[in-house]
Amino acid sequence: MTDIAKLAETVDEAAQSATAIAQLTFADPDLSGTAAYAIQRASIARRLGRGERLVGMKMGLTSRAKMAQVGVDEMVWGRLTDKMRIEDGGAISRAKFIHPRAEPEIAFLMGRRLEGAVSPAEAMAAVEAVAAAIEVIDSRYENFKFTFPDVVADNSSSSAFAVGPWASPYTDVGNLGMVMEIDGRAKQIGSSAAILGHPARSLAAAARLLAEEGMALEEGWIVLAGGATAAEPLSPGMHVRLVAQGLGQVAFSVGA
Ligand code: 0L1
Ligand code: MG
Repeated sequence: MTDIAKLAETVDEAAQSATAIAQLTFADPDLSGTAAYAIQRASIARRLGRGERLVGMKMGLTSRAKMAQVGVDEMVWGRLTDKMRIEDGGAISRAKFIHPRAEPEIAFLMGRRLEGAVSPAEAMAAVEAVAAAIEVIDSRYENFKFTFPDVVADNSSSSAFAVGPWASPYTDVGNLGMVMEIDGRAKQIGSSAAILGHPARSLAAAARLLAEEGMALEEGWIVLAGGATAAEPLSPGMHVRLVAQGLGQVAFSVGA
């Protein structure tokens, strides 16, 4: 039988110590998606027990580019805590991560609770603001390699995120040009349409997937819609900036 608490401790300690671990499915090839989400829940509960606060959730693998980069073709989701937030214009320390990568995203700020099966339009009606965002993903697995249950158990690789200035919820985020630069050079160029055809679809999917776990998107939460392009590896000294058409920019630096 899967020892949820033990595996949650394993992924949590890997994240805390920035030390890569073997994929959980090497030891347990039959690890189910349900057990993987239970491990995720228990590992984040450990963080909450240390004083972190749940501030939202991230959708992952919502674009073809992302699915192709990691070889998993099913949407995933993970939890965001306050400690994971990078101030816009702030810095992260490379030493606190294993093999971090950055990816361009659209963020939603929930103006009210949203639960269960909703249409993209109904989902957008619950949004208070939208913004450009960058997620830092850092798989806790060796070589950034995993299967669906592995990545789910590992909080869907989420490790940090930066959100730009909030804009009106009426901003049409359906097809915005997105340019992610590293040290002033465009490294990833895409469109928000790469996120399930429209990021609002990712938000509706988020409400549906959370309902399967008996949860809802809560008022005040931040929801990341998923990477619009493949992710870029990060090294000390880099400056990362995302410019999203109509939403402005968000940036951070990578320290030692
Ligand atoms: O879009 C995403 O945030 C994907 C997260 C899980 C897969 C990965 O580590 O890239
Ligand atoms: Mg992401």
